[in-house]
Amino acid sequence: MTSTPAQKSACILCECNCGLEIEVQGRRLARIRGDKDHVGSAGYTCEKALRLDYYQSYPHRLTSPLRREPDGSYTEIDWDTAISEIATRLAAVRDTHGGDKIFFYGGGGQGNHLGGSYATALQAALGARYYSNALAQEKTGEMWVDGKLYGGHTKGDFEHAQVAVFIGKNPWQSHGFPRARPVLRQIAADPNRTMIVIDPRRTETAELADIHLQVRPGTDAYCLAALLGVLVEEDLLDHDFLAAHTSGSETVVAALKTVDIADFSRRCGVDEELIRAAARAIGTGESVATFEDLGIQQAPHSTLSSYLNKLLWILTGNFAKPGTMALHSVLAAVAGSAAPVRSGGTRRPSAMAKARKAVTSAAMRAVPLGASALSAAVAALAAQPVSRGLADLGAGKLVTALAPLAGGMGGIGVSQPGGARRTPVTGARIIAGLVPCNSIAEEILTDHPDRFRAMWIDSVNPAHSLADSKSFRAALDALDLVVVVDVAFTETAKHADYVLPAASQFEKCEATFFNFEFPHNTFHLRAPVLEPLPGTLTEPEIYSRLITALRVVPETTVARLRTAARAGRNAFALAFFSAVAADPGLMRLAPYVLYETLGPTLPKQLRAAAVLWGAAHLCALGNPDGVARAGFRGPGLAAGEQLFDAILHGRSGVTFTVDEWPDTWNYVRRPDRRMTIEIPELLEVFTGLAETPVRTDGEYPFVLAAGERRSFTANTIFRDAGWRRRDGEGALRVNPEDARELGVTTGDRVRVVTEAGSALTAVEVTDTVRPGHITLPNGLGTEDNGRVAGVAPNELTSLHHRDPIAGTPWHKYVPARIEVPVPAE
Ligand SMILES: Nc1nc2c(c(=O)[nH]1)N[C@H]1C(S)=C(S)[C@@H](COP(=O)(O)OP(=O)(O)OC[C@H]3O[C@@H](n4cnc5c(=O)[nH]c(N)nc54)[C@H](O)[C@@H]3O)O[C@H]1N2
Ligand SMILES: Nc1nc2c(c(=O)[nH]1)N[C@H]1C(S)=C(S)[C@@H](COP(=O)(O)OP(=O)(O)OC[C@H]3O[C@@H](n4cnc5c(=O)[nH]c(N)nc54)[C@H](O)[C@@H]3O)O[C@H]1N2
Ligand code: SF4
Ligand SMILES: [Mo]
Repeated sequence: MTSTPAQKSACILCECNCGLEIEVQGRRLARIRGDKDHVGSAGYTCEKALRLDYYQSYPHRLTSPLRREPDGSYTEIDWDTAISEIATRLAAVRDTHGGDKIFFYGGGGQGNHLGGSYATALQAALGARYYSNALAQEKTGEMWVDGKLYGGHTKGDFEHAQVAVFIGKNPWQSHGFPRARPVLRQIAADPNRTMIVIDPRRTETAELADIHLQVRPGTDAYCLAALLGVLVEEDLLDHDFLAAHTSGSETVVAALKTVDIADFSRRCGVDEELIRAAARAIGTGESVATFEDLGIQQAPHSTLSSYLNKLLWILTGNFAKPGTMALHSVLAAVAGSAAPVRSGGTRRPSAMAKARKAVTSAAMRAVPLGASALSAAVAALAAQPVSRGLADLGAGKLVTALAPLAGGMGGIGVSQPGGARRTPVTGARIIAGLVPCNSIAEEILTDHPDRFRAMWIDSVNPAHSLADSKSFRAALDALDLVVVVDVAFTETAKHADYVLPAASQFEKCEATFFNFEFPHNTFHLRAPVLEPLPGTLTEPEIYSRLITALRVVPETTVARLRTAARAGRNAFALAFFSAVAADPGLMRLAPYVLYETLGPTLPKQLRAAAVLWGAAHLCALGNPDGVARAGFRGPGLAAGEQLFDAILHGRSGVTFTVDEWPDTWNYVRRPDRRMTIEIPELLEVFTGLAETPVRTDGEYPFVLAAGERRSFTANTIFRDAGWRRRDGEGALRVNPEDARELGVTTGDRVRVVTEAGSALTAVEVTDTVRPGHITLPNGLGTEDNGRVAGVAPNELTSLHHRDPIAGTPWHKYVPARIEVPVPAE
């Protein structure tokens, strides 16, 4: 069979989304290589991307909507039936219990966020208010800290950092920044650069490190506090930076002075001299960048540890210079909200500057968008003669008007300080708009009148990925209605009333909002490389059909806007904003409206990019300097139109903002641009550290890290077990000393027992783990055609092991025991 010429796409397996060139044979992704033209990855891929056909050509893809019958069996139904029945049942839940009882989970994984942005319109159509995704079991603690400190998301410049610090992060396997492996190798090879790794396991990254602080699992807060204690004791702080750019440093430094460095070193099991050496490297390095990830975010003290990590680079002034940390632009805030960027002082027409200033200050105060503000914006727009075109439209008002368009789903956002929302039943803190994952089952398995009654689940597999799968399954079964949108019949789909088959990520136009780079930030809209598998639909089409069936947008409005769109973008912009002014409720339905009206004027395969029209304008209006430096300029809406066109046509991605290092201060979301480094709630926890005994548990002598990233793990994106070249069952890693004591060797089978459950697994004896520490990979234990390979980690985790502030689970700290020999079973 002949291949098609290579088509550009991207990898869907981790947040890097490396650019790919794919040759298709029939419906197979026959040949895959890195795209050298790609704005982010420049040709790089890891080995996993080359095996993506195991995802695309999975033989058990869903090809028809399924409805569960009273006897538990599933019937194939046609799309019209599925849409009308689901719309009726969702509306019934809304009308009986209220739209806020319909809970949304997911909206995109590592490769597909575009569909999720349309899910927000379905939420609006139903009056749903509660939502979450996997970020609320990893990043919400960090987001909460970020919100308190400076109101943005930070990223390190590891390519140039003289000192690179990885805390509970194994980028060799998990990546997380562009071209991770070559960058790690370069740092390791350069005698003038230092890599510090804090990890209980001697990971592939730790093998390359100059300093490996091999902490006892779950004790990072002590290790980080000791590092900070040394910085203070040896006066390695950047006092000028603290005086010029922060508030509250006296209190923080006073607290750090109390650290008993020797005691804390003992508690975390690391030699004090090694901690001092690491602290000196950080304190004296020309440039330092740090990366924290699941090793601390899913372990005891996680939110405190995030804070202590950030203090490492703030107290040493490692910000806003090459090789250090930066806040960055966003094309669309994918959780929480985006704000206009403060001007770096570039001249621009004064009316526009004034409008921007008003909007910026409103955003700083988090003033909600009122109907009257919108009417005023549109009145101003309407006063512009159409002939003068988009270039003249009032910019500041539009930023406000377009803001809700950018509130998509599935990525990293900012937690707003103050006014924290809580969940309706248990009162758990909602951070960046996300309900803590560990609270979801508790919000359902109760008689409380405000419990969730229905759940919409898209592009995720929570019955596998959330803590304590048993309780989550029970929660799904307790709901009145569960709808799952997926490409495969997953562990979660088995508990759904309806399962809707989605086109794969290579069969539709897609993108992610994992756009976290600085000083050049990039976005990549992928075109499909294949037609949708017969029987499937894209998510934007599914959402659109459902919202049409719910009849929330008058047909006349849609018809008018379609006519305007055919007449051109100028006419469309005016008509769109007039429609929104007349009916402000339309704003939250904007993704749907854009898909139905602007969408048909776009190239057919890119119709789902319609929502990006709003995001491009918001980005251009909110951050005109950065966007202009990227080459998109012009007054009013002109820059946004150019950016949107560049996104539509840039098959290898687009650089949407170009900044200079000092510009990163413009992203600090504080009126005085100072970092607020005193966080009383965390300083209180910090002060209690010395009194908190290090955990030990007689019945469960091991600490199990349930869910480690390895060469052949990729969450649950692949269901075809054949994709794994090695470690097909994902062995339990055990230290040789422990293995000897247990009398087991590599390949033997043992039973891991935790409070929540138990599982059989093969053993791999390795001195890369500490005695007493055992690890299992993430993403295994899914069913492939009736066969399950490996252990599903969340059969072993419990709901209540979680961070008291963010509610994030301690997947890396599961008390466990090992039983051998295995009784005959
Ligand atoms: N190959 C591969 N790459 C992936 C993924 C995948 O499934 N497979 N998933 C992607 C996703 S969704 C994410 S969120 C990222 C996650 O990326 P990482 O956070 O790097 O992944 P993990 O391996 O889960 O955990 C990181 C490290 O934490 C260490 N650790 C365990 N306990 C502790 C502790 O108590 N303290 C410290 N300091 N460290 C500890 C582990 O030994 C491990 O090396 O990876 C992404 N990349
Ligand atoms: N114990 C433990 N639990 C963990 C972790 C851990 O380390 N340990 N890690 C956590 C982390 S960091 C994360 S990010 C989560 C990940 O877990 P989830 O958030 O549940 O996400 P994935 O496993 O990536 O699931 C992706 C789903 O999307 C489906 N899919 C693929 N393509 C498409 C598409 O185009 N459309 C639709 N509609 N569906 C599609 C796949 O079939 C799959 O069911 O797991 C978390 N759970
Ligand atoms: S898994 Fe991540 S690093 Fe590897 S090719 Fe895919 S996107 Fe790139
Ligand atoms: Mo993740």
